[in-house]
Amino acid sequence: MAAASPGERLNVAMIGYSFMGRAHAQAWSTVGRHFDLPVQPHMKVVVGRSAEKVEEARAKLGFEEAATDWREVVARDDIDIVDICTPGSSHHEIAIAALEAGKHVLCEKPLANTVEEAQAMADAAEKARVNGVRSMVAFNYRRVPALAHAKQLIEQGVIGDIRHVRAVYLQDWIVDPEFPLVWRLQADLAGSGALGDIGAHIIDLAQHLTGATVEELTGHTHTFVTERPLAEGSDGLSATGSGGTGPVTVDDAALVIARMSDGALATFEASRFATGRKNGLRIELNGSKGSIAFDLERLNELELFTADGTPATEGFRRILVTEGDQPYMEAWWPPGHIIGWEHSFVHEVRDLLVAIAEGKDPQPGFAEGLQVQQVLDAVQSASDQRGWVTVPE
Ligand code: SOE
Repeated sequence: MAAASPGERLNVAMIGYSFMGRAHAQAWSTVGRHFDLPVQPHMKVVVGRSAEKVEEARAKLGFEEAATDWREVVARDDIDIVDICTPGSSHHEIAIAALEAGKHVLCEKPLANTVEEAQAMADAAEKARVNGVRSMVAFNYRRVPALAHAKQLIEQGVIGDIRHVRAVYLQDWIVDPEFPLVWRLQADLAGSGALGDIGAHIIDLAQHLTGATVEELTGHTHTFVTERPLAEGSDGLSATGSGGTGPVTVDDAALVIARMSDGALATFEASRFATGRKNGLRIELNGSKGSIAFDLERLNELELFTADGTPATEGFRRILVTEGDQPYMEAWWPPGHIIGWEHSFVHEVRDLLVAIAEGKDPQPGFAEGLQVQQVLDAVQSASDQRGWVTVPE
């Protein structure tokens, strides 16, 4: 597949339509209304296992067609982009088939359930790349304007050399022991629990913002509730139970202490048991000249401290990232008019479309997804061994 020609229409096939599928569909349907795009996405087909449910999703999300066989869909000549929003266990099979069929691929995070699967995906992406096929992992938080702005400030040296990265991702949707055993709590479907689902986001963010990688770490994972009611129906993060129970086979929480390649010390905490914290992603970076802090629950803001030599008046200041010259904001509203969580997905598909049109590799690609997978794997090994582990290069 060569780089797309200007104005070309690119047909999107989205596999999966639950919570993440809805977020991606919202992005595909919105992006062309706010950004000037070099190529136009068209929501061609949505794929799911149940004919009835996928048809409902099609009508609601705005796809042209609904289908139940992803293999047939990814092989179709009229599909240009395959967007994978399924549980991690099917990412590698779908992504590799799509790449081999010459389709550009956007894949939800974490890239896969194991390092071996992620490696096979990265290899397939590298092979397809030679023919102009692009692949991207959906670490959407990179595209929150405040975090993209933070990256620019860090690159400009505003906070100096990074000494500490302190990142947490805290949720509480499974605190109730009666909350059912949804797929995110089953290792054969999800790979890991809080570690891969939300820990992967803060590991990616820390590496992205600093431009460094996690080199060495120790970690601990823990499951507080080991048996739960079987799930009857689930939608996103809510579910109803049925009779009987089953084992929880993933972690509920993961803690990590790490050393990064730039010499910074990092801590990561991912938990689904942080009572009262709904979607609490916070990251703080302390540098030799200043600090930056971000809180997803106030996602239009950044806190910045720069030492200016006047201790009586210096302090953290709040920057509202809603100015037209800040990343992605030119497409939205006048200054001060805030945006939300869903916009990060709009920015993600915008960047993918631009990369496809320009014949460039979008970031993060599958190689970066593989590297994050190696960090996740190292955390689990460190926890199992109760020691320190070096992340493979
Ligand atoms: C559930 O924990 C979840 O939806 C994650 O899967 C997403 O990646 C995160 O952005 C929000 O929480």
